[in-house]
Amino acid sequence: MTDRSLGAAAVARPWSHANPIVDAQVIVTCPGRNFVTLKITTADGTHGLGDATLNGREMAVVAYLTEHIIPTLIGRDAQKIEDTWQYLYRGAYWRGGPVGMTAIAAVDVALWDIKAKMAGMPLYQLLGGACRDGVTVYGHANGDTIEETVQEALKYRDMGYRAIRLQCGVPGLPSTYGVSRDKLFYEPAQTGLPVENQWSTPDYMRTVPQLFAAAREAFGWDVELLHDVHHRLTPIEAGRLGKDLEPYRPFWLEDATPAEDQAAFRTIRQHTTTPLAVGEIFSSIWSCKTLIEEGLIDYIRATVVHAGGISHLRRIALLADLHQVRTGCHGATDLSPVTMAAALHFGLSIPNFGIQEYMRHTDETDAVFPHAYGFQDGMLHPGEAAGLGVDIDETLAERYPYRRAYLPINRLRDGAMFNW
Ligand code: CS2
Ligand code: MG
Repeated sequence: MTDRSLGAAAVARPWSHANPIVDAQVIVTCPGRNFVTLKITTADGTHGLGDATLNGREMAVVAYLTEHIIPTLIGRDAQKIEDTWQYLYRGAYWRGGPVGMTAIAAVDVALWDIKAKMAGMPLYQLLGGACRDGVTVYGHANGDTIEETVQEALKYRDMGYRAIRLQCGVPGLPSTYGVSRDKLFYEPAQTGLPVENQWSTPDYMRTVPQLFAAAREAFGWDVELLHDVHHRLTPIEAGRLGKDLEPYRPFWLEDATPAEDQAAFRTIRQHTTTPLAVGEIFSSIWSCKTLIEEGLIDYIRATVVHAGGISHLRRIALLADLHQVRTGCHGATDLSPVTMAAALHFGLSIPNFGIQEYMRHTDETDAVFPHAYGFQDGMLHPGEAAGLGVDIDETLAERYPYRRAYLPINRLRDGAMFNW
């Protein structure tokens, strides 16, 4: 087809030609924890990366990609991101779910990386440009005791964080979610069979308000404070905790109750004005449509890596924006720097950005995934490199073979299985 644009100089228009996918590789590496990365390469030599890490079930996504998705990618035009997304989602017949949507997400993000590289611009520019100067993040302070947690949180404030999540041990429980030996890098998955935690809701419910009272005493009001319930309360218990925390104005109460039953959040909403965040384990817009449309939450935590990539997460953010719900994307260490980079481009470009979780990766991980983003004054910025601004050192990645690891489980004191 000849170019008939009005007097347009003969300029390179990389976006005007098909760019077939010629290769797609799944790279599994374990620099302290497992990461699964999809690398797609096109005919013009451009490559893009997508994170495909599903903590504790990594090899399921590896098989979904290598056996079922990659054979259908070779020869497809890498420029056709949306068509590829629809092809993989509808074409599976067994649509949705964490494994399939993580695999589709990896393809989607890799294709966005390629398209932005072909356009010669950082991905956020392709997504509509920046709506803000940087992406405000929150860090994780944790400790065995309230005092230790508050001391750790003061260190995060001194590092420049404007928002800090507080998680502390519960008296009488040997271990619990969110409390780790290493205070800067929290990694819950461990090799060997799942570690067993013990749980007591009454002891937990008495501890958290004391933690927030001590934190407000130490911080005053110039730092946002967050807490992750991690799916461990019933709706009415969550309403009680939300009400107990109101005097301390938490930024949010996260995963207050298991969200398979979206309607359960109506009970919480009836009892407390404490803002609610949920969604890190969601894999599609259908997991949160009721929560958003009924105004049952304030922040949606779905992520680029587990909710179908940038293409699908944009749909979720658009629906959320209609209902004054903001984003608060998950950003734990088991989401690789590829996801962190994509989350920053995404967060920079949407109007209803709320906050971005930032659990720092170790130096080992950062060496495997060199990236342009950096922390400054409580914010991250993805940088100005074309594409995502992150790459993978495949030689280094090979030095860290996969090690099967499991997330912990939780049992009540009577031995019954519970939510971790
Ligand atoms: C947590 C995560 O960061 C969070 O909000 O819920 O640490 C979560 O436990 C892990 O990502 C699970 O792999
Ligand atoms: Mg969480």
